[in-house]
Amino acid sequence: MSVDIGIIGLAKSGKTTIFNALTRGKASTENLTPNIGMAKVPEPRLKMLADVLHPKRVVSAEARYVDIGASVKGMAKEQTIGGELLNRLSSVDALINVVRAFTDERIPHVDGSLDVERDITTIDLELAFSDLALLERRLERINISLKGAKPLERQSFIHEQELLTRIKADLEKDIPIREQELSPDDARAIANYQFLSAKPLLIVVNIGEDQLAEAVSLEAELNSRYSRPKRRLITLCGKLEMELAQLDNSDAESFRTELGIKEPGLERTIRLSYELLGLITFFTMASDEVKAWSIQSGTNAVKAAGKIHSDMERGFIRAEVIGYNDLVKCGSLAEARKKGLLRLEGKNYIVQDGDVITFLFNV
Ligand SMILES: Nc1nc2c(ncn2[C@@H]2O[C@H](COP(=O)(O)OP(=O)(O)O)[C@@H](O)[C@H]2O)c(=O)[nH]1
Ligand SMILES: [Mg+2]
Repeated sequence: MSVDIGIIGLAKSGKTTIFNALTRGKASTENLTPNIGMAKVPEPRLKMLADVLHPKRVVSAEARYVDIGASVKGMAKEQTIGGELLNRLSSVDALINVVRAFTDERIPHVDGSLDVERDITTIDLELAFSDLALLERRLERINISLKGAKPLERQSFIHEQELLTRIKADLEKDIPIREQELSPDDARAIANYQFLSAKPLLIVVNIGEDQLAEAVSLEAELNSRYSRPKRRLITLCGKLEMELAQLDNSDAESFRTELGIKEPGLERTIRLSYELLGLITFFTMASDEVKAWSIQSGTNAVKAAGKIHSDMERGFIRAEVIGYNDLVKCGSLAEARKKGLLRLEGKNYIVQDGDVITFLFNV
């Protein structure tokens, strides 16, 4: 299972361009249908593990990007396309909002002028509208259900009604759900609704090549104004990143050095998305294959096993675990075993970032 990230933003903001940069894709920017692409999650530790463990194959974790191919503006109102797009977006884990900052007279801005703040707000409002519409529909249904409800059902309907009413009131005060103070129980109770404003949001400000010199300072300034809980902002030159993504690594690397870009745009984007989502990486070694996996920080060993295969979760016996740093220091699995650094952990062990795990299970 991969991490799913949806790319949204106003028309002509550079969504498809950025999609291509992230997935090393070649989707036409004329294309108005959804683009879906996979990207390997950059993980420098994999190379080191390959040197120590000598597997036949090394497999990265993957992220899936969906460029819905249309603006989300008006999505909540236009029920026809809204419904289909909404379904697609509802299931993603995080959103990227592409905001235009590049100037190009041949490509007029849909709202007439460049205005990063206005465009951020426009999309925030669209996400909130969509959630409000869903909340209203659900609250109406609860009202109807309450009429014929048995006492036990009543209790849970009333509880849900109270929770949704509170969320709606905050949303109407322009507080997106991701910034609302919800208890873990409440968050779990609404998870099924897949509210858009509850999803972590990475705002990608798409700058022009002429703005590269100020990219870092601009990003710091914009972040101080717009970063919030589960919301961050980066500047990226979409067009350039798309071109660099088509080159082989060493060529791209030397261009980046020349241009003063420290980290490839696609690496930064996924790194920050991971941070926003609270994801960590663990590794498995089995049948000559070292593999990276992404899980929510705080996941226990049995659930982590379930990420790989449901049989492993069901038949879980133990996990044999060693931290990445320990393994690399030892230089080999045999040496680590000799030093007693391989630990046996049970179901409730909380998996740590960088753990190298072999699951023992019954089938
Ligand atoms: N000059 C310049 N043009 C860009 C940049 N990013 C995207 N474009 C152009 O803007 C147009 C719209 O981009 P596209 O990715 O299709 O936007 P979308 O409608 O949001 O998918 C295309 O002609 C792109 O080539 C950029 O950083 N600089
Ligand atoms: Mg597009």
